[in-house]
Amino acid sequence: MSETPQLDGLADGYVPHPETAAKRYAEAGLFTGRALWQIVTDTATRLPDAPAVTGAGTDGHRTLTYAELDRAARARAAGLLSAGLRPGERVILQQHNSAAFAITLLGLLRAGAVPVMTLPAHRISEISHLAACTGAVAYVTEDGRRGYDYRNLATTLRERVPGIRHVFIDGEPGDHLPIPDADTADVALPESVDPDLPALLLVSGGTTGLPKPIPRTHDDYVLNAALSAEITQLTAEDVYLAALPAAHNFPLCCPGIFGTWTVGGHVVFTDNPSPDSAFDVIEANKVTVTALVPALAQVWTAATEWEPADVSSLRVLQVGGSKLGLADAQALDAALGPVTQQVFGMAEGLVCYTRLDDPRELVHRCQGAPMSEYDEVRIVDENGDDVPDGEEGELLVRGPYTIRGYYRAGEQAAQSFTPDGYYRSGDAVRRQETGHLAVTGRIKDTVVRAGENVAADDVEENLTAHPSIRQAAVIGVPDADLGERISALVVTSHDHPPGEPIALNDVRSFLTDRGLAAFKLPDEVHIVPSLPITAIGKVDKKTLRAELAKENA
Ligand code: AMP
Ligand code: DBH
Repeated sequence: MSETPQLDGLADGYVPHPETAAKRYAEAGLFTGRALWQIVTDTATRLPDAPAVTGAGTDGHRTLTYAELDRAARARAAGLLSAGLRPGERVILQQHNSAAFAITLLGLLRAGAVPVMTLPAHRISEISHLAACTGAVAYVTEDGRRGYDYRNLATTLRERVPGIRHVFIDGEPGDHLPIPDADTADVALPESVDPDLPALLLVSGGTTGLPKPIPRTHDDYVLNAALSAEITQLTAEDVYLAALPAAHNFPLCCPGIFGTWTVGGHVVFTDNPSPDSAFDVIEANKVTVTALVPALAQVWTAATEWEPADVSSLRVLQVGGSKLGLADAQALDAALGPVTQQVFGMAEGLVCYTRLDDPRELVHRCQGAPMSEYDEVRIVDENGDDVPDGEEGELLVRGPYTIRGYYRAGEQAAQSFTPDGYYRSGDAVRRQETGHLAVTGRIKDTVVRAGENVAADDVEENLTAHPSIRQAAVIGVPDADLGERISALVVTSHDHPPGEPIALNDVRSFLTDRGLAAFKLPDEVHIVPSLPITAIGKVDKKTLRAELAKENA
């Protein structure tokens, strides 16, 4: 290990790999000791004049080459250090997709600071929780030009979390300070990092409780980027569109932004993933790869019918974050050519991909196979015993790029790991003989109706096959007779006449015809204009349940 500078308590509350495991990963060549920011400095040496980032949408259309991006990041690092930031300190980063986001992120990394990767949709409750829990000293965000004024959030944050010494604003700073840049001749940047300490902290999706910080080290994140780039067959010719919020693991590193920078490709940012805007960006920049959540993939599929923009440059369209239904996967390929790649990942580590040469049938029916042969996946029953292939169980995982613990998140979060270091994903999956996994639901996402366990996902997937239903969420509602009754909240499809009801009996007989057991049939169906979504765009059942409970109180 290189000389460890004073890293401001960064290691406190961090759970590293046990020494034997770390040694094995290093000996296998998986851990390389490079700093995460070296991905960009190395590419800048090889391909200084290649385009590295372009900001589309509200960001203007500025393109930076690798040499320019590297220079801008160093100037930002120098500015941040001059302003009093110290290596190892945690900094809350919250910016929309833009070239500015890329420069600030790299500037923080280059300064040795540890960015906490929050999403634009996070608000004071999540931001103050993450700031307090990580011991963050600074908040870097932007002005109000994208609809929400983060300067107000910054003011409240300073009142609530006294540890926040600095607020820096991209754009009009208002009562705060602009993000500083400085001459690198005047400020020495740290030349090395401790590669097995956290480089950045991702934020868990938070389907239960407040989000938890996820420490990803230089070694593991460099590996995550490289393996993902290889599986997606990325080269310097590729143009990756960051359309999902860039701070999320999926667009950030699977292969996303860091994977594209690893191979010298071009990252285009947009803060508007709707097809009327994104399709033009794809055409203008000849985008070859992008990533979406299933709800957006559905909208893109439909939009190919009416959007005039030419999106034929797309080679791979990754879909992940929640389950992509079979019919939706098929429809996406039918609309755009065989571009779908399913991605089943978690910010905690493990990422599964369908491979580009997998048969399309397999791509449509499963969520992918682990990216590394060093991923140790177990699928277990409620007693913790392994289930045979083909049977459903909870996915447990450990491996070179999967965390051993959350960062400073307390006793309860420690329950997410087994004594021998596996992360308990909470996902219910089945393994096929090929090693591919099919996600069947969340282990706790069940309705207990009249003593029978009904998996919400099973009913939801069958519901969305109904021609009038585009999206569905199934929730258990407390019921005097049944214990819980099955409530289906549905968003109607484009073909369904607006305002027209959907009859419960019609839905029940449709599901019965599809072979669904009688005890799984919904007891009620409600049409809703939309389902609440999380910061990245997954259906937010926590909020749905709370809303339903309020209505039924
Ligand atoms: P996060 O906490 O945001 O990292 O979310 C990770 C979780 O998202 C996983 O544990 C799964 O529950 C879910 N997820 C991600 N990708 C998929 C997918 N392709 N299919 C089903 N669920 C997914
Ligand atoms: O949902 C996720 O967190 C996710 C999905 C796809 C993820 O972290 C990833 C790929 O890396």
